[in-house]
Amino acid sequence: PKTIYLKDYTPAPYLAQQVNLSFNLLPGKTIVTSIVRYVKNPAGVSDDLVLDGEEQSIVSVAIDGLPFTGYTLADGQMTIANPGKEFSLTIVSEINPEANTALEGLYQSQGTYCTQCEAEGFRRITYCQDRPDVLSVFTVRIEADAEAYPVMLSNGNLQDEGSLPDGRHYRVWHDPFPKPCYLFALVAGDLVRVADTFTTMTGRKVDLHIYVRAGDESQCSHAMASLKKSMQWDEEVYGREYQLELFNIVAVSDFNMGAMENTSLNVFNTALVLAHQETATDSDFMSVEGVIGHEYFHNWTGNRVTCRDWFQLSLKEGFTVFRDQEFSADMNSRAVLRIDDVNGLRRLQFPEDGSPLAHSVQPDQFIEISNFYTKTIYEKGAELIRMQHTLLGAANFRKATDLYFDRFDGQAVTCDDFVQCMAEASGRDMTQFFRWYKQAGTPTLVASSHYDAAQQRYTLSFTQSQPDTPGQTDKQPLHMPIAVGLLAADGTEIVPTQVLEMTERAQSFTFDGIAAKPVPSILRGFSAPVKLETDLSDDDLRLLQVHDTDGFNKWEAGQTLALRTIQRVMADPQADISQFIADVGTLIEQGLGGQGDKALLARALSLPMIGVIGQYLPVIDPAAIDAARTSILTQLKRTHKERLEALYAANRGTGAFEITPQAMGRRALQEAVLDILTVTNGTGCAARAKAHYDAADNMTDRVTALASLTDSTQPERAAAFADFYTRFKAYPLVIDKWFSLQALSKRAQIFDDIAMLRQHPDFNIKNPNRVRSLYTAFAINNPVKFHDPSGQGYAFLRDAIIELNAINPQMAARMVTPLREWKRYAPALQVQMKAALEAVLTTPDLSNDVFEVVSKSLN
Ligand code: BAL
Ligand code: ZN
Repeated sequence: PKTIYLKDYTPAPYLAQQVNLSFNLLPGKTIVTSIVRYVKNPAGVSDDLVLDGEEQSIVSVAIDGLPFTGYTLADGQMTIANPGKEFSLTIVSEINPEANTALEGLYQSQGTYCTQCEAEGFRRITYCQDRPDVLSVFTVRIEADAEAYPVMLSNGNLQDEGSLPDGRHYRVWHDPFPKPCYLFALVAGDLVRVADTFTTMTGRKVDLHIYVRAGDESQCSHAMASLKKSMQWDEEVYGREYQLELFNIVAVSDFNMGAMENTSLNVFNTALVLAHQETATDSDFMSVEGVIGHEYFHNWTGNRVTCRDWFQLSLKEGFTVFRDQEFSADMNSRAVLRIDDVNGLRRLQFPEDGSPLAHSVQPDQFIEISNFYTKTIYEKGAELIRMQHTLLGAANFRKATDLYFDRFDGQAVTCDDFVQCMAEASGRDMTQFFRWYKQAGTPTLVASSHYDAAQQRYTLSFTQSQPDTPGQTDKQPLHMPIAVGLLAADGTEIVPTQVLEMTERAQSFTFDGIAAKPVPSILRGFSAPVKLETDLSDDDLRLLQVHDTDGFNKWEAGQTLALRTIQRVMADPQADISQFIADVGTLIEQGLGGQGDKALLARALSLPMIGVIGQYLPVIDPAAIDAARTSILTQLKRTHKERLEALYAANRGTGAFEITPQAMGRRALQEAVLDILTVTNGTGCAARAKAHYDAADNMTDRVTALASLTDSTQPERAAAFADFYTRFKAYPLVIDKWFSLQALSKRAQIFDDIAMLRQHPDFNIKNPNRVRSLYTAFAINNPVKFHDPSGQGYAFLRDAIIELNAINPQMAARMVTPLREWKRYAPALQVQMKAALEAVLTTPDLSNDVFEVVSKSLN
C-alpha cells in the first residue's frame, strides 16, 4: 500500500469544468457514460491526465468524439499522456451496484440505488480526477424502470424529465454550483416524500423534501423541524443563506456513516432521520437534530468552501462539528450538551490520541483516507475551532468567518487559510495556535496556586506538556485559552470568568485585591482539550460542586471527586468513602427539593464511565475499574435507598409525552436513579426494572428498563427482552437496540449470548447498523466483557474484522478501534489484544483500510 504525504501536494494537471453523467440503471448492471470537458490547469506541474477508477469495466473511450485507445491502465489509474490543452473525454463503463457490499460509490440499499462518494467513492462510478480540489458543474441524466424507480434524484435542480419506451423513464438534474466529485449523489427508488418549505432571510422559498420508505412518513417530523431550525440558525448566527430552490434528504438503511452532505441531496442513515417517541429514545432525538444540523451546515462549511486535499478534512469537519454543537447548545441546555460532548471526547478521542494511531488534526500522511474520519479530525478538530472562538470572542470570530466565506466561496482551501482569516479579522498572531493542528497527543495541564495574604495577591501557575506520539517528539508549547473564575470560601464568585492565554511551557497569572484565599474554577466550559491536574483539595472541589457558576465545572468538580474516590477504592477496597457517599446524598436531597436542572442532576449522579476513568490511570484494567465502580454504586444504594426511591417516584412521568429539555431531563434523572437502584441485580432490582418497562409509553423508558435488566439473571430479563422483540420486530432500528442492549451485559453467559446473536436470523453482516449494534456495542460499550481475561471478547471481534474485510473494508477497519490501544492495558490483556491484531494482519487479501490501522497499531 502507498503512503500519501501532505508535502507532495501539487495542483491537478487538468481542470474538469463541465461533467455530464448519464446513468442507465439496468438489472445486474449500470452503464455510466461520463463526458468531461478538460482544460489544462496553468498551475499544474504535469502534462499527463491521470484518472482514478476502480471496480468497473471500460466499454469505450473517446476524445472529442473519436474512439481512443492510447491510454494506459495500472494500479487503479488511467493515464493519458499529454492529451492537449482542451478536449472532451468520453468514457463509457459498466458497474454492478447490486454486488457492491463496500457501500462506496453506487450501491443498493433494500432495492434503492444510492451513492456514497466521500472520500474516494466516485472513482467506483467512473474514471475521474478523484480529488476535492477539482470543481465541476454537473449535469446528470438518470434512466430506469419507471415502476420500480419512480423517484430519481441527483444534485441541484430538475432540468428535464420524460417517459421512454419499455416502461422506462428519465430525469435530468443540473447543479449550477461547481463542486468536487465527492459531493455528487444519485438516488433512485420507490420512496415516499414528506414535504415542507423554508423561506430564507432574503425571502426565497426553498422546498424541503425528506424521502423514506413507505410506512416511515410518520417518523419524519422531528427531522423536518430540525432542518428548518438549522437553516434559520445558520442565517442568524453565521449570516449564511441556502442558495438552491430545493433541499432533499433521503434515508437509507445501509450506510457506512451517519449521513452525507452531498450538495442539496443529503443521504442519511435511517438511524439519523427517523424519530418517533415509540421507536426512538431522547438521545436518538438529540442525534437526529444534531446530525440534520451538521449536514445542513456543511452546505457552507464543506460544500461552498471545500477542502484542497484530504489532509484538510478537519477544515470542514472540525468546523462543522463545532457548528452543530453550538446549534444543539442553543436549542437545548448548553451545560448539558457541553458535558456530553466532553464525555464523548474523553471516552473516544483521548484513547485515540494515546494510541499508536494518534495523528494530528491536520495529518501529514495517510494510506487510506477513510481511516481518517476520526474522533481527532472531528471532535478534537471542533475543540480547535472552539478555542479560536474563545480567544477571538464571538464578534471577532464572526468577522473572521465572514471573511473566510467571502474570500473562499467556490474554492478548495486549507486549514492554514482558515486560521489566517482568524488572524486577519482579529489582528492576532495565530502562528503559535496553529501548533494545535500539527501536534498530536492530549496535552497535560498542571495547575497550582499560591495565596499571598500580605499582598492580597493570588497566583495561578501552570505547566503544559504534550506526550510523544508516533513520528513526533519534543513538542512545542501550545497557545491555550484557560477560562478561570475565582470563588470565595463562602461560595460567592469574586472573579468572574476570564480567559488566561498560556503560551509558555510554564506560566503564572496573578490576581490582585483578593482579600482571602479563593478557590479557583479552572478550565471553565472545558476551554481547552487537555488533561487537567490541579492541587485542589476535596473540600475545594465540594465547594465548586455546589457553588460554581459554570455549569460544566460544577459537574466536573463532582466527577473529579468521583474519580478520586474510585482510585481510592481501587487501591483499597475497604477505603473509607463515607464523605463521598454523604455528598451524593446532598445532591439527592437537592433533587428531592426540586432544586436545579434535572438533566444536570442526572449527570451529577452518574459516576464516570469505565472508558473515561481508564484515561486517567497509568494501566487500564476494566474489570478492576468496574469492581470499584460497582462497589461505590452499591454503597450509594445501601445508604440512600429510600431517598433514591423517593426521587425516582417524584420523577415519574405524568401527562402526555413531551420531547422538551425538561421532559428529557426528568427521564434522564429517573434513568440515573434506576441505574443505582438496580446495581445489585437481585430480585427486587429485576422487579423494579420490569415495572419501569411495563409502565413505559416511550422508547426512552423502555431502553432505560432493558439497560437495567441486561446484567440480571432473573426471569424478568428474558420476559422483557422477548416482549421488546415481538413488539418491535418490524422496526429495524429498534431491533438494533435489542441487539445492543444484550451485547452490553456483564453476565457470565455473555459469550454464549453474543454468539447466538451473531447467528440470529435478524443479524446481517452486510448491514452496518446491525454490525454496529452487536460488535460496537460489545467491543466499545462493554469494556468489562470485551476485555475478559479469557480473550473470548477479542476473538469475537477478530473474527468479525476478518469476515468484514472481504465485504466492507471501511467498516472492518473501524472495528479495529478498541484493539488499537492495546499498549495501555494490563500486561495479560495486552498479549491477547496484540495476538488478535497479528491474526488479522496475516489474513489473505487484507484491504488497505484494515492493513493501515492494524499495522500502525502494532508499531
Ligand atoms: N462528510 C462525511 C459525513 C459527515 O461528516 O457529515
Ligand atoms: Zn461532517
